[in-house]
Parts: sequence; C-alpha cells; structure tokens
Amino acid sequence: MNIIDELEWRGAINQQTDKEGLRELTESKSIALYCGVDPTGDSMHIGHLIPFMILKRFQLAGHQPVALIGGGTGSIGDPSGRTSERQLQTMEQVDENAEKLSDQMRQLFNTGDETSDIRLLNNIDWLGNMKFLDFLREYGKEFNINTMLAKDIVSSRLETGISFTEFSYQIIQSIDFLHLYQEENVQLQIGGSDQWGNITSGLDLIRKKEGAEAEAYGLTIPLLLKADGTKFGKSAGGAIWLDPEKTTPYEFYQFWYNQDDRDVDKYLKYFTFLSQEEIADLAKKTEKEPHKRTAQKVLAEEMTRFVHGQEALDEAIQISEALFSGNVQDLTAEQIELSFKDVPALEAPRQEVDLVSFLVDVTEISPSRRQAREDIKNGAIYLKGERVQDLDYTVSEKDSYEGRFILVRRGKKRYFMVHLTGE
Ligand code: 485
Repeated sequence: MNIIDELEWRGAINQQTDKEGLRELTESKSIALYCGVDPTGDSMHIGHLIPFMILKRFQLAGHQPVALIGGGTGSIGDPSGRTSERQLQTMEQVDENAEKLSDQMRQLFNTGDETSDIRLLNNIDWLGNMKFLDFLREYGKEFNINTMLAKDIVSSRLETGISFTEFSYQIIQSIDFLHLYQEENVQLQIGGSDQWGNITSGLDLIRKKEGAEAEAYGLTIPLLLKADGTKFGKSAGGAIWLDPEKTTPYEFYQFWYNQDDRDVDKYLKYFTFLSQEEIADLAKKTEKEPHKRTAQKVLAEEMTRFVHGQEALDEAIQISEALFSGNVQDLTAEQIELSFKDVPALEAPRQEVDLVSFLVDVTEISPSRRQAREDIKNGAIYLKGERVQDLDYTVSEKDSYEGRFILVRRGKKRYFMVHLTGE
C-alpha cells in the first residue's frame, strides 16, 4: 500500500498541500522528509512521538527521514498554540535540552544500521551564525507582512500582543525548510496540525527562491481527541513523558492499558506498527470480549516496548500482574515505590508493636480497635501481600521492604505505605 494511503487508513492525516502530487511523488521515488521539535524542555512526551513515528513509517516504506532538533528555533520559541509570550530560555538551557532530546531521538529511532537510521540535524548549525542584515536582505524581503499577520498563530495574538521576536518565528522555520530543500533534498515537512502555518510559510519561501515548479509538500497530523472529548496524552498527573525518570515504564504501560474501549482501535492504528489484519482482529476482540482488554494489552505492550525496550516492558507487566493478583511479596522495594506513588504515605517508628495498635494508634489505618479486630478476623488485612489473621501478631521490621517501609492492604484494594522512621 502507498504510504499516503496507509497514513490515511491510520487516521494520521489532517491537511496536505497537494494530495495527488505527494502520492505520485512518493510512489515514483524515495524522498527525503523532515519533522522538527524545539528543545523547550528536557524530554519529549507522547504528543511529540506521533510525527516521529510517522517519519519511521516513511522510512519503512523506503524514504529518508530527517529529525530536526531546533537548537536555533528553540532559543526563540514557537508562538503556535500559545496565548501569551514565552519567557526566553538561556542558550545554555537550550543546548542542554537539545542534547537530551537528541539522545532520546537516537535511542528511539536508531536501528544500528546506518543506512536505515533517521538522520539527526540541529538548526543551530545554520541559524546560529546568520547575520542580522543577511536575514533581512535574503529572507525578510520575501515575507509579506499581511500574509504573516493572517496566520492563525499571529492573528490570535494581536489582541494580547506578540513581540517582533515571536512574530519572526515563522520566518526562521521557513529558512529551515528552504535550507533542507537545497542542501538535503528534503521535499516534505510534517508536523502536528498547529504547524500548518509554519509549514506553508516555508513552502512559499521555497517557491520564491527556487521557482514556482519547486516540488515541495507539507502534511499535518490531526490532534487526537478521546471519546470523552478531552485532549489525548494527559493523565491526571500531567503529560506522559518518554523520559523514564519522569514517567516510569510501569506508569507508561498503565497509561496505555487504561484506554477506553471506544478509543483503543484508533490508537492501535495511529501509534503501532501492527498490520491492518492484526488490528482488525483486535477490534473484534474488543467487541466480543471487552472485559479481557486484549487490545489495550497489545497497545500497552507495543508502546512500552517501542519506547522503553523489552526488559522495561517485562518489568511493567510483572508489576501490573503482581498488583492485580495482590502478590506484592514478589516485588522489590523499588518496584513497590514505583507502583504505589499515589497511595497514602504514612510514617511509623521502627519498633515492635501488636497489629491492632499498629493499625489504630500508630498509623490510623483503622478507625477503632473494634474495627481493626474485625478486619483482621475477616482476613481483610495484608502485610507485604500476605493475609494476617492472628490478632496477636507482632508487626516489626521483618514485615517491611528492605527495612524501609511496610505495605499494608486493607480490604480489596486500599493500600497504605508506612515508612519506618528512626534507626
Ligand atoms: O524547522 C523546524 C524548526 C522547529 C520546529 C519545526 C520545524 C518545531 C515546531 N515549530 C514546534 O514548535 N513544534 C512543537 C514542539 O517542538 O514542541 C510540536 C508541535 C506538534 C508536533 C511536535 O512538535 O506543536 O504539533 O509537530 C513534533
């Protein structure tokens, strides 16, 4: 199947500058294409991943993708989608973030085979030393203020105000496209739907400099909305990051696993490299036996493996299964900490104490001694995943994980982390 048809089937195309032209071009030869990201933070999140996975799809179809890190553009900041002026980052901060994003990019997309790697470029290399008079004479002259003002990004900011610096952003992204067209034969730029204005502005510049017949194209990817109407990619705790320090592989796995039945088919198409047949098969399973969550499981596996690797995926599954079955005794202290980030954190002195007092006086997990005794007798109290039904049981450091904390479960699902204090 042609790459453009495939993207259409996957629901991954929002706008294209010349649908038929691009289809013909991609069928007739192997093209170079690019997508850029600005180092405004030290990690990408899953929203960034989508266009880059599309680069990967082009690569699998025999084309040559370039991932561009905006070390130059990132020092200005794209006004797209923002309602107020950005605070400038220091150049050191931009460089540091650019290095981190480059590492992430290499980790995600390097296959080890040089000919099939996604190429990585940084626009500071050609924007960094540009002289101001050259900028105005060579490029500024090609831009019409009326056209620039009409771009959504700018027109929506005219009330609240926009600096000359941010107003000029579309020019520098256009210079990139022209540069890549001239130096690297790049004929297509892709990006999220908020990039349409910048991409078409680049195409205008290419035509002005290279003639109206210049063969260059733009394609944007739709913003994902969930079935409940909210924006995709945010959890209660904020963005879903690719950096395992910010969003652990377990949380990342759970994020995908918890997607709604109404959305999962869309995400399988949009995010995974599974075939049409495999996805159709999973859609049937969602319809016939939704309680098994097979499609969500495959989605979570594919995504976690792609971003964090097989080992991290295995661990995420192990934690998920242990928590589901209640067999938390098999987990390490570190894994427990990862998975119980959001449960109440309590403190207790490092001492030997009878279970009832521990539950009532020390931690206040149970409201009264009567209730505590009842819970214990009924088998509703677990320490380290083991049910404790002995009313005279003595709680001590041996019930903890590595002497650091005691994990208490009361009833079916309520967990408490009791951190031990003192020597
Ligand atoms: O030549 C270019 C220089 C910079 C950029 C693109 C081409 C970055 C672009 N202006 C931008 O701001 N991108 C966003 C970012 O960096 O966070 C996001 C877009 C999103 C998607 C993603 O990057 O908002 O739609 O394109 C990869």
